[in-house]
Amino acid sequence: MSDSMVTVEQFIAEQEREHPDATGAFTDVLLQMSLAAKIIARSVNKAGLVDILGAAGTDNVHGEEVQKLDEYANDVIVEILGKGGSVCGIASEESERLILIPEGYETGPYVISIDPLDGSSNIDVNISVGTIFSIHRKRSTGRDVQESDVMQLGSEQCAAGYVQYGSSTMLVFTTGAGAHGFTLDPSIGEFLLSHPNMKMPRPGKRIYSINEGYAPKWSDGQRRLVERFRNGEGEEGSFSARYVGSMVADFHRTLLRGGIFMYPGTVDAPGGKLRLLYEVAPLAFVCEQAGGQASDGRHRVLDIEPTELHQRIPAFMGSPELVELAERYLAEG
Ligand code: AHM
Ligand code: MG
Repeated sequence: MSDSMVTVEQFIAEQEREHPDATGAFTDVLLQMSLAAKIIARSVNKAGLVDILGAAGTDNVHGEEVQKLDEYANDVIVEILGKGGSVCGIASEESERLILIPEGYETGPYVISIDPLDGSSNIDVNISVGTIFSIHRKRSTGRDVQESDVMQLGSEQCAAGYVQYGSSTMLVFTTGAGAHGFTLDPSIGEFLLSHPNMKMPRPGKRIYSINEGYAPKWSDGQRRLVERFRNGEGEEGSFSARYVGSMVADFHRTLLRGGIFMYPGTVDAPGGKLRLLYEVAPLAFVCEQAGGQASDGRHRVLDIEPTELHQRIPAFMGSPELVELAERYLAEG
């Protein structure tokens, strides 16, 4: 770990000084997210010890079994952000509708979209999981907040990022001025700047990351693309395959090493699995800020107009050359 002495608070305050239009409310949202991350990290790290593993016995809005830790992470973020006075609404993977701020609490000018605990099927087997967040400025006027306030373009995000609960806990975010990574020093309970101005290496490692178990359901173009990687047929040469099955972990590796992460559509699910607003768009923002590219196979993710709160889209993120290659193969059908 670096011996950095710059805390996330100091870093955000410094960024704010450089942007005279920045408001204290925005700083508060980021700081509240980092507090929530520390609390969630504490529970994730104790997951095998306390009675928090396993299913909660209910399904979420996508019909998937909710893990106890998913609910816990959601509750922590909703409690801290919902009562923190800086946001006026929260869209969460764990809630079908927009979560409003309880009466009697102050609201602020921002809306936040969250996947409280991504990769939750990995919790019980002690593999990295993550939290993903995306912050927009509310568009409508008045105290009421509408779904359209969170259904904005990815390119209009004020900030976005993720927390990875891995061998160490890392917070990575962007406010549009580069992508920066902070590592939690548990001995002092602070996120310290460890990865300033992250850049995806170019050309980077040749790693492709995809769940190949779904190959029979891919399009021909998708199948041929992976064959090219697997057989080392292209000018890029030979590839390694890596797939954690936790998007934050697969993305984080792609950010640090290069390569391409893919979650394509299939014949059964043309939109794939991943959700635009709180999974793909925030990571796409970080990806671009680090010099990578993010696409749904045809369009830049950040230019996609959301049509539903829990909309799914295919995702291709990573080194620009490889994302462009994927787009070419997919266009061929
Ligand atoms: P989740 O939000 O329900 O955890 O689902 C998203 C996760 C991603 O982290 C990961 O990339 C993907 O599901 C893995 O799905 P699959 O097991 O279909 O490959
Ligand atoms: Mg998720």
